[in-house]
Amino acid sequence: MNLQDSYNQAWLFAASAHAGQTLTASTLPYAVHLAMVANEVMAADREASIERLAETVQIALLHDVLEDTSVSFEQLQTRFGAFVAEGAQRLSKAADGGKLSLENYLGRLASAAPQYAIVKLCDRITNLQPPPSTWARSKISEYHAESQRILAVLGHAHEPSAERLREKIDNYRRYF
Ligand SMILES: [Mn+2]
Repeated sequence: MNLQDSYNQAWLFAASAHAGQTLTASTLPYAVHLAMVANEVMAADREASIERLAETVQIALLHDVLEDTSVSFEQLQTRFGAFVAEGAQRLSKAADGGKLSLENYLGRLASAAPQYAIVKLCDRITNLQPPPSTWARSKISEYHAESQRILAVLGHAHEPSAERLREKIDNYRRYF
């Protein structure tokens, strides 16, 4: 399947799974975030090519469905295959009813296929836009520190994305 068709298949699936959800402190559909992450992945591939790009883009589009919707791992595996389903699982902070600590979450991503780490780098690049108006200064500062951990643990997966994240982190200082 070509990139456009695999993109659209995952995009429709994700947009429907997240239907009714919005971005934080916004009226925009949550799916807007997913398209921005997929866009980052495709641009990253032009800087330094990413193996299994079509599936990596699907992981970008599906990276929050296990954490934020009722979609199951088995459903993802049946529809998109094991590589994509595992990616969505590793990118989810939910674990056995609880939530993974940041270090466990990042460690689990760092020890897997580099494509999963690349999606996380692209996710954070996307999220370092001006913070939601509802966020306190302390929350913004914590988010900045967390982004530095993501860069430190996962940056090795894709150098141009690491560089882009580094710039976004530096720029983010102005918000707190
Ligand atoms: Mn995300």
